[in-house]
Amino acid sequence: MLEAVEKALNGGVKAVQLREKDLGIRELLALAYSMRALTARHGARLFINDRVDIALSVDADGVHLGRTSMPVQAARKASGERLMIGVSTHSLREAKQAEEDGADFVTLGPVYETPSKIQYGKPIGIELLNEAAKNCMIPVFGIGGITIGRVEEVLEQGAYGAALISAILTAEDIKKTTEKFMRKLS
Ligand code: 3NM
Repeated sequence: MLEAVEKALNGGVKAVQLREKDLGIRELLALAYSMRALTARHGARLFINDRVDIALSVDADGVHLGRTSMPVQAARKASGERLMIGVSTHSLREAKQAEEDGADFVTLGPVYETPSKIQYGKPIGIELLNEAAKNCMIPVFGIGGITIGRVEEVLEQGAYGAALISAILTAEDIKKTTEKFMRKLS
């Protein structure tokens, strides 16, 4: 995984989220330290999924909270101003709630069908992304099924950026594919 992430970083990726739900705490911490060193070398941000303690321990830039994570207010209390707080949202109401709770940004999705659709539910569609981007003051990142052919459409809705997994990690040439994304995103 570190090798794949390094290729994406060489392609210009600006932020990486470490999302490993099946590792024990020590293994996760070790991986988080490696990710921190790697992202720092490339001037990229590191976000840790769910675990405020790990994010603080490795000096990550932020934590990303999901439905089963601690609430934003608790994460803020624990981290003060040391961490940015992102929240996974799946509706306009959830996005607005996260903003009200003090999140720094939200991801909203799945925008399109994604290989992991069973886990994330039905696609919400670009109209909802558009509505959320209009209604939220904080950045809204589209997530779910985003491909090189769709990233412009995502930005046209007012999304601040795009978060994605398979379009980069399953690419034959991760660095080149990331570069293509970055050209469209910047
Ligand atoms: N969160 P891909 S969709 C991790 O809707 C994740 O909150 C989602 O992977 C959400 O880019 C998703 O391969 C999967 O579709 C993103």
